[in-house]
Amino acid sequence: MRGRTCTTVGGRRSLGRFLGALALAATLAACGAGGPPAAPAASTPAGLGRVTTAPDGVQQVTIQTQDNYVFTPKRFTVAPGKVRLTVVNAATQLTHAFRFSAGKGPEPITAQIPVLAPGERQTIEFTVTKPGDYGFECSFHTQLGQFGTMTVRG
Ligand SMILES: [Cu+2]
Repeated sequence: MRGRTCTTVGGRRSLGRFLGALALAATLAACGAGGPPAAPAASTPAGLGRVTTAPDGVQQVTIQTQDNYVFTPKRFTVAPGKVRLTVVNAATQLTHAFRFSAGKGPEPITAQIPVLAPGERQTIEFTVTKPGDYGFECSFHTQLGQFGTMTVRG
């Protein structure tokens, strides 16, 4: 079931990380010295939160959650249209979840991940039309402040 999916996608994730590292290295080389220091790399591994276009034309983005009750990154921005969101639970201990917070956005988004076990990843798809900020949360850990925001900007 879920475990098997996880193993398969795990390989892809490694490749993505490798390509992401290459892209980052290229960017750093191109920028050279003198620019302002970038955001700490440790808090946002390469590729996470960055929107790319899938082969079928759908915008896609991946975020992660760990054993520390935060989403990495906490904020990401998409364009109006269809969104394919993958949430990776890189935790070894904690089970997380993902849903858009009721009443915290211009329009409701019902797509959600009710349970995301440690080591699992799941992907949801939904369509957004109205620009603005959409709050999301881990339903298990709202009291610990596990929230984030998806911005839709045309
Ligand atoms: Cu959680």
